[in-house]
Amino acid sequence: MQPRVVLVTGATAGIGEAVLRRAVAAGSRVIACGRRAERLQELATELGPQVLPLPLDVRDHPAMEQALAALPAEFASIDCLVNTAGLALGLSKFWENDDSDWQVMIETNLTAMLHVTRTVVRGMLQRERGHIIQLGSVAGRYPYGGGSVYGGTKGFVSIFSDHLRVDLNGTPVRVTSIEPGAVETEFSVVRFKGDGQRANKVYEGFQPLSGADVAESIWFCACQPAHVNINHLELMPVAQSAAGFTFARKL
Ligand code: NDP
Ligand code: 8X3
Repeated sequence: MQPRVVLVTGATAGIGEAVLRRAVAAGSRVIACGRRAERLQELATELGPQVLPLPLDVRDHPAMEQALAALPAEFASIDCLVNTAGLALGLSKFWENDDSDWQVMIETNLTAMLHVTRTVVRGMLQRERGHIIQLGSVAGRYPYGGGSVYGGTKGFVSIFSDHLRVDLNGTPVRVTSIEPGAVETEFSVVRFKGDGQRANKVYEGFQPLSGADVAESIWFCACQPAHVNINHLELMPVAQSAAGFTFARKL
């Protein structure tokens, strides 16, 4: 059971780009979505006609819906959606965070993901074939300082995936939430708003996951037999573990 046509949101970098490469190597056609049109064109030139660039901001719901309604025939029957487009902004205490950062995270990680999923799942139901793969995070399950709104969005992604499975029960459409720990991508450069030095420090002194490591797990889930649904898949670098509770001790 291998996807024939994959839509990857967030395909210009990191995990999404790695999924794009993995899917193309396996022979699937891939609709590659992201805001950086030039980068998408470079990838399409490198990887060939299996790739259809879709330069769009996922938050532009009407544009996204129009583009998905007007796909060329060979890309129209999407049977795997990988909702990768997402980001964290900032690492401050909740009340010190800029509320425009909350807004961008919620609009991208949640609202846009919901709109894309709704549009694609309707076609999957008509065709009786499909798999929705979400990018959750360990931040949706284990709290850490400064991760409140980002982690909240990823907790939503995880529990939304469970509820979506219930709504889809009785249909062949599958749902999986992939929940990685530290993956070295552009994620931290984006989180720290272009501060590459601060971003590099996040991954200093241990071997983080790569986008390709996560893409391999995603592809493993996508290629299971049709009767198998992997609900959640959590993965971390061996060097990372959940730290447990903290105590404000007055010793
Ligand atoms: P990157 O920053 O490397 O990639 C993010 C991708 O999302 C880019 O392709 C970017 O493309 C795209 N994107 C962001 N905003 C939009 C938008 N409004 N419209 C369209 N595309 C958008 O990060 P990662 O690959 O690491 O992250 C991918 C997903 O994985 C995210 O959801 C993240 O939360 C999650 N994740 C990441 C982890 C990590 O440690 N890196 C761990 C756990 C989960 P462009 O800028 O061209 O629009
Ligand atoms: C990305 C991993 O730990 O920076 O979701 O939140 S973390």
